[in-house]
Amino acid sequence: MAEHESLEFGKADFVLLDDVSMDEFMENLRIRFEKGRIYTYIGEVVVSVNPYRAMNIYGRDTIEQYKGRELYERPPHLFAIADAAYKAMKRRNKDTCIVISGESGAGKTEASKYIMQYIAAITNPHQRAEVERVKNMLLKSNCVLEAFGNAKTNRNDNSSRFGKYMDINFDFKGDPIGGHISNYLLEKSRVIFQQEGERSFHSFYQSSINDSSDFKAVADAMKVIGFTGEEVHTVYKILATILHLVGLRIWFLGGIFDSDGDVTLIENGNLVPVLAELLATKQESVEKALLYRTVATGRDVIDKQHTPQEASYGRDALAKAIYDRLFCWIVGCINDIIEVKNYDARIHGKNTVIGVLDIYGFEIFQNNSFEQFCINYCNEKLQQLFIQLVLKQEQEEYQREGIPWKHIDYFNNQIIVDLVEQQHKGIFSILDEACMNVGKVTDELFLQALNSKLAKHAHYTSRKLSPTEKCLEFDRDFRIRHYAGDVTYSVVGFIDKNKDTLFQDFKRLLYNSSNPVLKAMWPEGKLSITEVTKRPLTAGTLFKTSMISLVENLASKEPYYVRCIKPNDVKSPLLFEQERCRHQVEYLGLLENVRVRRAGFAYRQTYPRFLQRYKMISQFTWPNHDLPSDREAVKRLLQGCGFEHDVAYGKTKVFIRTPRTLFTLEEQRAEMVKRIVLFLQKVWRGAL
Ligand code: AD9
Ligand code: MG
Repeated sequence: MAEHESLEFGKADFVLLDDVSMDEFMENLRIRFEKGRIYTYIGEVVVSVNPYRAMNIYGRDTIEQYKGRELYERPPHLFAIADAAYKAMKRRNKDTCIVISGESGAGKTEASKYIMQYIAAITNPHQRAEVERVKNMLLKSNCVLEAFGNAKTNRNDNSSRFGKYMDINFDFKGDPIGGHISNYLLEKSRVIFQQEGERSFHSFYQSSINDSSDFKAVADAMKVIGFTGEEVHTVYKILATILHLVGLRIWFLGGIFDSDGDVTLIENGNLVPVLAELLATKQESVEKALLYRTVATGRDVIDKQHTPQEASYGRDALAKAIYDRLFCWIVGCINDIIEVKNYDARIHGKNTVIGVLDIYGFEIFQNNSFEQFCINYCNEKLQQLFIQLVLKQEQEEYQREGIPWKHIDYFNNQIIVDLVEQQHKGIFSILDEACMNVGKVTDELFLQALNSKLAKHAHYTSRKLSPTEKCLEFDRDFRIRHYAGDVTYSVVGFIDKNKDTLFQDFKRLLYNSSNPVLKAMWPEGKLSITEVTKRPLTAGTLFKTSMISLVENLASKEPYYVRCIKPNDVKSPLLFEQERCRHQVEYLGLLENVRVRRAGFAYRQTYPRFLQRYKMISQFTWPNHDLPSDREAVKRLLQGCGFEHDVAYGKTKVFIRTPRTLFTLEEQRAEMVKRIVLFLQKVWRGAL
């Protein structure tokens, strides 16, 4: 039980609820939110509700209060979980990770930043210059990545449009010595299209008036991280290139006599020289790459003119690819700089890691496409990991401590994960198959394949299969019953986005740029037309593979969880929308989490720590005990209080089943502390 919090703020740990019902859970969550207590525990999991206002709880003084303390010694806070992950890593020499989940706008990115700040603040007590440098880089990298990877959506003004997993490496002293960032599928289509009310990535606006202070911060951060002037300049040129490409209009002139005379043109050809200059290449090359495609027919190589559709597709694909490549290049540059260098494990001991995962949250828009499909699949994977690990950990702890375990029912979303990722039968596989069809490849055919292969799946339906369903308005729609809710996806664009073709001509164009920074971003442009044969992996398969390895990586570490909840859809600090929150509590499986935690044991503590806290309530243990072990002493103490039936004694920890027992112990302790203080006061006053 967290100390220093009175019950008027609700229960600091949901495990302490008298009755684990949805109503009680919601009531506690609401009371705490309204009283400004945005964090609550479920054992070692932090449940966080987005306050939508600046909170005065992240300052230096708060950091000091949490530093080195145990989870239950202070009111619930992100800092406590960060400290727990840090301590576990340091004490046990174990890699740990902090997984932050919740839907779009729930507060994941903010949480990840506070966690990083906390870790930076509590490490490097001796102010080693190299460690300070690394810390500074890690913090500054956030600012740059957000500028290029975040955007305003209808769910969140600063929505992460890429997934981010950051490893922080620590030396044997527990100081950060480096890091590594893995980025996952950037929503690059945003550069050419945004839904109404949304924007492209922040980077495109940070020279306009509103965003100019952000622009300065990003420019400073890039400088500190070590981007050269030339590199920064190239970055801006690339942004300008994309803006021009988006404005480029493809035009079509029909042949007078037959289609052989058809010509595809660029209507606003005045943009071509501008593009050529920005890309440091020739005008003719730009124009040719936009309007023609080099194809190898046998031994011959010919230039085939694009149809207007192909040319438009090529233009968009180029804009998206350039931005995506730019983003990956920025991540690569940051990694080069923060990478652990010269660490010799033989001298310094094991180099351990804390991973922080901040990924795009589950989202449902008016129009949901391939990107939402990937994002929501990613959230399914994380939910699956949570289910497995939270149960697994409990099980393991009981096993380790030699205590029997009882199974609790919960909704297992593995069935949805399989629906998406299973080999041959899953949606990604069906999509890949549809993309590889010989002959006609269309989104409609893909949908037909889905319908015939998944007709009986409980979590899949479509307009064809359920014609009367209101939310399946169009023939192109299919719907997945996700763990977090039903999402209707439009199949339009799935094939193109999955194939993610970028004509080789563009790669060669950029590789041949006389700007060395740009050239370095496109190494595969070096290949000549006859050398390029291999079919590249599809975007879906690449994403699936990266998610599977991400989850494996997380599962290999000791995980800590932050479960974020979005209180309302209008970004209000005052509004706690009951139904909205209840839904999130449901799908995040928080109630099951409490039940699992309680069906086992609500509270556990190592024997020495338990004694340290409660020894004053028993004559056998106060001020010290003479029993053969701390375990025996704890047994004697609890027997004396009459709690024998409610506890189990593990090898290293005592387990208490019901929170009430803990309450009573706390009350008795408070009473004894009062008496001891009174006694001491009397002694000091000389009354005794
Ligand atoms: V998304 O999946 O990337 O679209 P997130 O990352 O879950 O989403 P984010 O952290 O960006 O959400 O939070 C959204 C907004 O809520 C922030 O821009 C802040 O304005 C606000 N927020 C979130 N957490 C806090 C907080 N602890 N204190 C104050 C907060 N404001
Ligand atoms: Mg985010």
